[in-house]
Amino acid sequence: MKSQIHQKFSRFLEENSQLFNSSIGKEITVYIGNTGSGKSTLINYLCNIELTVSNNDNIILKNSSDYHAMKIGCSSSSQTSSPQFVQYGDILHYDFPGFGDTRGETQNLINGCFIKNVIEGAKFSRLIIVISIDEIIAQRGMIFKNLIKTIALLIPNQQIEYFSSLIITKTNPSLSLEEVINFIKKKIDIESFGYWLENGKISKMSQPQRKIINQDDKVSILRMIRSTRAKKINEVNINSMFLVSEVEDIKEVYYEELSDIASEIIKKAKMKYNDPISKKAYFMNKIKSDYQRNIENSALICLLVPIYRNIYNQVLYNHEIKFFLPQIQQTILLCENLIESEKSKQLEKKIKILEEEKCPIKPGRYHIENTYYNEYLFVSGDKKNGDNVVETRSQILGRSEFHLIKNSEGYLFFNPQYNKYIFLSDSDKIKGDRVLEAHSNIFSKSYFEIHKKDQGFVIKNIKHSEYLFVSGDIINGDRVVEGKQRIEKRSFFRFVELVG
Ligand SMILES: Nc1nc2c(ncn2[C@@H]2O[C@H](COP(=O)(O)OP(=O)(O)OP(=O)(O)O)[C@@H](O)[C@H]2O)c(=O)[nH]1
Ligand SMILES: [Mg+2]
Repeated sequence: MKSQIHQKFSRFLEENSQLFNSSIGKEITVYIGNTGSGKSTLINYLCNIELTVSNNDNIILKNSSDYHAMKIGCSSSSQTSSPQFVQYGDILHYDFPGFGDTRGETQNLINGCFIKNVIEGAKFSRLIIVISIDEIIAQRGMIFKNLIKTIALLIPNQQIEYFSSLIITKTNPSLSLEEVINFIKKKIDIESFGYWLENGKISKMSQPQRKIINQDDKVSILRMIRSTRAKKINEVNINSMFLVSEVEDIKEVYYEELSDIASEIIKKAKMKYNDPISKKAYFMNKIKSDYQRNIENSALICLLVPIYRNIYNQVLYNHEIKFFLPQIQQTILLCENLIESEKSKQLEKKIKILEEEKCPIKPGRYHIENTYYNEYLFVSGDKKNGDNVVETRSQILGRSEFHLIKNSEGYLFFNPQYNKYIFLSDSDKIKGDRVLEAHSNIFSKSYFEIHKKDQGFVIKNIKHSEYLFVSGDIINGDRVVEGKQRIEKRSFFRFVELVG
C-alpha cells in the first residue's frame, strides 16, 4: 500500500499531466494573491470567457462546465485548488491557488512544487499581484504588506516591483482609477504602493453595476500587463508555503516512486527478453541506464528533488543497495542458472546421440532379418573347412536366435543352439567374398559394429572392415551371408527382439 502523499501526488500528476514542465522556455504571466481576491475571475474576464452576475452580485461563469475557464469561488476556501494555465492571445496566464488556503499539507506541497516548476522553468515571468479594495484598506494596509512579504519569500533576492504590477479588484464601479487611489490614500498610508504607483503599474477591476460587468477595465489592464517587464527567475523558495513535512514521509515517497520505476522496468525487461542470454546481457549492461532515464522522466521526482535534494540522494543510494541491485543480481543469477541448465541439457542430448550411434541396438535376444530378401539369419549345419556357415531362410528356425553381447571391443553374436559365435572368416571365401561362419571360440574377427542408416541397420565386421550382406551364393538351397567393403541394398538388416 502506497503512502497517502504518494497516492495524492500520483493522482494529481495523472489529472494535471499537462501542467508539469508546461512553462519551459516560455514567457508567462503569473497571478498571485490571497484566496478570494479574484485572480481566477480576472483571468476569465481577460480571456473573454462568458461571465454573468449572480443574485448576490458575484461574477460567475455563464457556462460553469467551460473547461477553458478558471474555476471561480465564492467561499473562503480556495476555488483554485491547484495551478491552472491558459493561453489567450499573446499571454500565457498562470492562475495559482490563493495564499492563505487551508487545504492541507500535501496539497500545499504539491502546489508549491508546481509553482516552483512553472516559474523556474519559464524563460521569463511577470507577476500580477491581485488584491481586492477591501483587503487593501482593512487592518491599516497590513494584508497588502503581508502579501508582499510572502511574495518576497517566495521569490527571494529579487526586487519584485521591477517585474510585477498590481490589480485592485472589486472597486466601486462609479470611481475611476485615480479616484480609487485617492480613496485608498485617505484610508491608509500608501507608502508600500510606491513603485507601482509611480510607474503606472496599478489598474482596477470594478465590481458589476446593475448586473453589468464593466468592459472598459479590460483594455487598460491588458495594456498594463503587456507593458510589465518579464524576468528570468532562477529561484523560487516554496518552503514558506507549507509546513515542512516529516522527513520520513518524503523518504517514503521517494522510495515508493523509485521502487515503482524499478519494478516496472524489471517487469518489462523480463517480458521482452525471453531467452536467458539476452536477458542476462540486458540486466548486466543496460538496465541501470534505463532505470536512470526513467527516474529523470518521473514528474514526481523532478518536482520533489529541488525541494528535498539531500533526502533524495540518501534514498536513491539506499534504494539501489537494498532493492535495485539485489533484484538485478537475482535476475542475472537466474539467467545464469537457466543458461547452465540449457547447456547441460544439450550436452546430455549430444552424449545420448553419441551413445546411440555407438550402440544403436541394446544387448538382448534377437532374430535378424535381411530386409532385401526378407530372410532370417541362422547358423546352418553346412560347413566350410570345418566351421558352420551362416545362411538365411524365410522361415524362423530354432537356429535363428542370436544373443547380442556388447563389450568395449564391439558386438558379439552368440547362437545358443550351437553355442557358437559368428565370425567373418579370414580365408574361407566364395567367389571372392569372405563367408560368415560360427565357432565356439571368440576371435578378433568375431567383433562387429552395428550402424543405423535411413534404410535400416548395417553390421560391420571390425577386423576386416566389411559389411555383412546376403549373397546370391547358395549352399543346399540357402543363401550364404558374406562380407563386402561397401554397403549395398542386400546389406540392410532388421533386429526383432525376443521377449520372454
Ligand atoms: N475579479 C473580480 N472578482 C470579483 C469582483 N467583484 C466580485 N468578485 C467576486 O470575487 C470572487 C473571487 O473569486 P475567485 O476569482 O475565485 O478568486 P481567486 O483569487 O481565484 O481565489 P482562489 O482561487 O481561492 O485563490 C468571485 O465570487 C467573484 O465573483 C471584481 O470586481 N473582480
Ligand atoms: Mg482562483
